Amino acid sequence: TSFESYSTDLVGLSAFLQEPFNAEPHRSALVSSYITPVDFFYKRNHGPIPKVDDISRYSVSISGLVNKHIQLSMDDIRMLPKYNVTATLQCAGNKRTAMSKVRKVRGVGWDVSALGNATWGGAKLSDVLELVGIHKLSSVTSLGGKHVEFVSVDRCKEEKGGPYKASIPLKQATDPDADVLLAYEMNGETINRDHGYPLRVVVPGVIGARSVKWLDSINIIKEECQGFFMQKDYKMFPPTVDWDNINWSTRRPQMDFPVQSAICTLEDVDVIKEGKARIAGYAVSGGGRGIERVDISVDGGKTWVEAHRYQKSNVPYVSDGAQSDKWAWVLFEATLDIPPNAEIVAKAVDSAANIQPEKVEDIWNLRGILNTSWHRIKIQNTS
Ligand code: MTE
Ligand code: MO
Repeated sequence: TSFESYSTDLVGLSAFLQEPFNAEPHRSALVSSYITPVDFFYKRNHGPIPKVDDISRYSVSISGLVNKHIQLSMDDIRMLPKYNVTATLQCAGNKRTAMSKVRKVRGVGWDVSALGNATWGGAKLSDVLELVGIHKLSSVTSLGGKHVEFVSVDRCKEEKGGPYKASIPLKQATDPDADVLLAYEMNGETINRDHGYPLRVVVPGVIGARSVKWLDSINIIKEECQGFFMQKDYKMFPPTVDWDNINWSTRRPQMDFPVQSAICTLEDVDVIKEGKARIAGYAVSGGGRGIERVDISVDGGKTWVEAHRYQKSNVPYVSDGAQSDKWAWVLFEATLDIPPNAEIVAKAVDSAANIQPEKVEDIWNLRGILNTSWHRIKIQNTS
């Protein structure tokens, strides 16, 4: 295995060209298709991108609190039933730039495009774990294992040169309906190096940080993973906590993503003609909760109209309907009269009736994660 800073073609992405390689597409690219093309899918890395050269020598080990320890080759994994799951992956830091305007936060300065919606192809983790004798829907193994840890082949400074890692509860890992995948395909093609070639974890409905790329090993462990990104990062703190009074052990690692939305056809700087404008964007929630509704306002939130929602092209989206992709975003659209000096706002409601918070101030946190506040766009009209 060797390492490189990045491998992708940068056309269409705004990249932060320092190490490690992070990039997001322009927001307008996100709403041009329900499935995000790989080239327009954000890239988030904590270290150089590994290059697994010899696929015949690649294997994933499964060990820890199980009676049987095994090594799986790519052929072994491809032999298991293959599933295609359409799921939105979103970085916990998406929309961080807007949060940092309230008060300085630490982290990559993302606009609204640190997410993408892909069809991931691979084996279900619940099937893989049966190979070491762990049954479906287990919450503890006979040796006391309760969490499933994913360890990567990459190296990052936060782990003092060790690999990136994360864990999920065994109960979720062994639940076939949780759709946790070991994915070797993205949008029907072999997953590329930026996104985890040859094999990555995809944990639908959960912040991107738990979907470990370049999987090297799976450990069945008693307590959740003690890695940096589980214990010293990706936790949600209240606005009163800052770097001088933080106590990481008081909070749990963030897992599910809350309800989120953004307008992608307009930007703060836009000068548009008075009259009708098309307002389109995405809305998505975590935990398999679908989107119930997206409300749009052109007067800063005084009055609202409901937007049209869809998943596959132009098929109206029905929450909880048989045709909906429960891990995936919905795209929304409304064509509205835009008054002078409009403030256009989007807010989404998920199937559990969770509503995005109105003000970013109320959810400010020092790491700038989970900015799910109403998305606001100030338009400077020509008239
Ligand atoms: N896996 C490894 N091995 N190394 C990483 O740096 N970053 C995580 C996650 N998995 C990361 C990783 C984070 S924070 C996110 S948001 C997603 O990968 C990004 O996935 P993508 O680059 O495929 O979009
Ligand atoms: Mo992330």
